[in-house]
Amino acid sequence: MPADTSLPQSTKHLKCLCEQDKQAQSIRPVVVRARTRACLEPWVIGLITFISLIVLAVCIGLIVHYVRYNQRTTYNYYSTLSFTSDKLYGEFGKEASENFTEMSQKIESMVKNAFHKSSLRQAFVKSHIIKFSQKEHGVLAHMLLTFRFPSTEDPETVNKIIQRVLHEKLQDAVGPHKLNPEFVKIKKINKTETDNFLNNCCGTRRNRTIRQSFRIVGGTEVQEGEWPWQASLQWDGIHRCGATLIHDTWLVSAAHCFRTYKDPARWTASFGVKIEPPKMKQSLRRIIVHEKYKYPSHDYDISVAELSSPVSYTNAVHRICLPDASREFHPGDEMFVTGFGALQNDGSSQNQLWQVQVDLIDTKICNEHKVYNKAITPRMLCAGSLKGNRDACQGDSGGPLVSPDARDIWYLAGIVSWGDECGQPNKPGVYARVTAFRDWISSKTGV
Ligand code: 4AZ
Repeated sequence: MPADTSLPQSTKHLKCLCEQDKQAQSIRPVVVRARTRACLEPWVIGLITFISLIVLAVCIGLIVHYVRYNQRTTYNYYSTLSFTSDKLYGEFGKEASENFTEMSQKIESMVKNAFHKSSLRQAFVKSHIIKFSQKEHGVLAHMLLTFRFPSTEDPETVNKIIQRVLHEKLQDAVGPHKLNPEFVKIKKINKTETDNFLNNCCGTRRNRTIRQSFRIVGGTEVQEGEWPWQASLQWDGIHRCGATLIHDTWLVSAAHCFRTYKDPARWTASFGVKIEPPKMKQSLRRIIVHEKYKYPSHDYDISVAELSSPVSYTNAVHRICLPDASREFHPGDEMFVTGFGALQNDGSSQNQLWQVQVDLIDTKICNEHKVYNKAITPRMLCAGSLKGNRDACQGDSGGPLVSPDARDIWYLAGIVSWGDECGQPNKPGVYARVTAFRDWISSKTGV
């Protein structure tokens, strides 16, 4: 072909490309269309469509199955198990005693193993012993069972499967206590009934989002139901002290809260995470201060107060467990202290409940010269941090220092009593030691 001399060299190249493009544009679709027509026979198109439809159907099926399987509903059951034990009922029948905890733990782990070895492995959530009762030939363990099943499951069928698993698997359950799998009873209960059973047990918590906080100053606010035993004690409607619900008519607090304000008629106790508006409010009928409390000493800083009428337990308001007198808490144990008190030394009380995690401190260390120089008696314990910061403060007095057991049931370990200011290094919070007063509390309240 003769070269086009009318254009510069670079433009000629461009023109050439453009012409090629035009040609390609006009030719390529024809070629492709021709090729497609030549390669895809109608039966191939049919086969491809068929396979695509099958793949689509399988995908939809898998998605539906996944969604159904993951849309699980919680099912709650009340169950009783009959068993015989070498131990006397009196040894473990008392709620929150160390033997009660030990026996409950054994049965709960037996039940957990039974379900883990069964077809209900995926569905089983937990078992929770709520009480023991005595019958002619042995003991009954009363237990709540929680499962999560796909929402399509028929509750009646589920009921039968659970009962069969308990019957079969407990037959070969190991342990010193002879469970009688023939006497397993089970009944489906709803969410309200489950909540009522749990709210009647001591030391249970519903809302348990513990976020790390290092002190009440700048720390975390408490959600409703996290610490349902906390009370605010108010004199003529003004918050003065904290207190802890241990029974539907009894509170435990500090003796020094009632040093100048003694008339029960002018005191009220409110419950819930806000002082105003409260979840519940009750006046006091009676205040009992420890006979050996003598101001200005901080020793024997404990009191109990009777409410003028019982509180009704709800998710937001219920009682804590009291530890046996023999229960030992160990240095380093993680505890929580809660209160409406000041966020810093000499600050003002809060309308909102706050929480702070503190560590139990060895009494020997707490009695060292640079700490509290022998001021800690056997009726006191120290908790906080020797580095400072994590502490209770003014207005938290009388409130709870709490600790969980292995079943996540919470116990009152201490009562906010005193300290040198708040959050200072080597000046941890000092608390009345509840185990030292366990017998005194039951002599005054029957709890
Ligand atoms: C008080 O005056 C008080 N840092 C309570 C606790 C602490 C200090 C003072 C502990 O009520």
